Amino acid sequence: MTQPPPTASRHRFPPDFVWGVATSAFQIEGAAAEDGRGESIWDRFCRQPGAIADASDGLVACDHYHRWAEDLDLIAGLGVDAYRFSVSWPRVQPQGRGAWNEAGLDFYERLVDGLLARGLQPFLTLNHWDLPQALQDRGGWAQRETAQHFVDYAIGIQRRLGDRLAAIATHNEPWVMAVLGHETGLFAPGQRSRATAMQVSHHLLLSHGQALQALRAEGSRARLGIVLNLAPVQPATDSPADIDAARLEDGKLLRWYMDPLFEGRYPPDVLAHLGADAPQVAAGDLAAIAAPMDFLGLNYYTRSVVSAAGPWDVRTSGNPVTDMDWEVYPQGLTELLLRLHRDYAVPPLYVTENGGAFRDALVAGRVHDADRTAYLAAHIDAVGEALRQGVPMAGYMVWSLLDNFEWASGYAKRFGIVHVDYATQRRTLKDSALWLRDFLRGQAALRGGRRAVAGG
Ligand code: IFM
Repeated sequence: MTQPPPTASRHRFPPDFVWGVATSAFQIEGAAAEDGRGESIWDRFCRQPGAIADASDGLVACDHYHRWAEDLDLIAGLGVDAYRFSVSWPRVQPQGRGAWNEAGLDFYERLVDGLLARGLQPFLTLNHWDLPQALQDRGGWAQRETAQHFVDYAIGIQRRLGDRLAAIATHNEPWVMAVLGHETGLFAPGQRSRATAMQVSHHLLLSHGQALQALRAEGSRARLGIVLNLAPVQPATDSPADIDAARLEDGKLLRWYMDPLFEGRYPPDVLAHLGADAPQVAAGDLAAIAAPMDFLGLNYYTRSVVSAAGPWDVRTSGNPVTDMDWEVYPQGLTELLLRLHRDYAVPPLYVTENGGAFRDALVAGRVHDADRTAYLAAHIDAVGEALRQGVPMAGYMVWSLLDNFEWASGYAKRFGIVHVDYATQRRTLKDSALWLRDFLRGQAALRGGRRAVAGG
């Protein structure tokens, strides 16, 4: 039998290091047609035959819209410092511009106040992919005007909630929205054009920079940043063809976002590769995108291995793979963090998502998810190692608090440290959640009980 992972890391995390759990609105809230919420592109996409593996949708999801108080109690019981969640834009502004929906704003106000009452820091993401369908009908992120609507939305959220937020992230994973949403069509809105995808990526970055500027002008006291999905990209072999392919992939995944955000330019090799598919960039856009940030959020799940000959078979690595067929590769997280610190003038870094989908079984009220616990322990250690080597790490958040709607994979893939029985909406802490709670108690003891662990 394998040993359970230790509840104390071999690394010592600073007292102000932020531990958290993360979710997003569309994946957990449900209540899709309640209290004046507008339609989002994911509501529409879910209705396309074949778009979602199990033909499911977000109509009910984890029913978090009604069970938010119970869910906040669960979060507090884990002993984390922070909760990362997103606002559903169509819930608060059904058309994506113009009129606001008071009932939607009230929901997030209750949520934020509920977090503060439990001693938890609210980390709010403005855009976790659920664009109002009404804006998509006008062209969505491919249209420059969507950036301006996003800025107005950001200001509205700041005016209503900003005084109580610890952090605001503009976008979650712009690469995913641009490429999976507009180039491969696997995600909403399901388009298939590389030129559109690249224009979308530019408008997302532009709206990020413009929103940051507007939020600062509004006097925001929350830390402001963006969340990127990044990975170290490695060639499958040391052949020149694989090395070139990996360099280009690194350009499209990492440098396409990091270079404009931190250096005010798009990477020349990627621009050359794109040719006529490169985005239209207006004067002043790059300066706007490079607005200084208070933090950078990184979502890390696995490395990317690139072969010029075609897709690389993850099973040849010999490493375990998750239920998403993603290789478990924790050392890639240390490598990525060191690289960002070396190559860019990064602000404090948070791992804003990390976790694994594994096949869980709820038996006699328990979920023995040793593979997920091992995954989390190894990645937390990888963060500790980056910290030890001088990377300015500020926090780590588990994806996800709850099993939830895993986009095109539907509900079959479970990322939660809390099991959700979708028939009853009953929540059960998995062994990984109990491990995290014990681990955080150990951390709290090391830092002199700075924050009492709720529920324990
Ligand atoms: O569930 C998603 C999340 O919405 C964004 N980052 C990756 C997660 C797992 O696929």
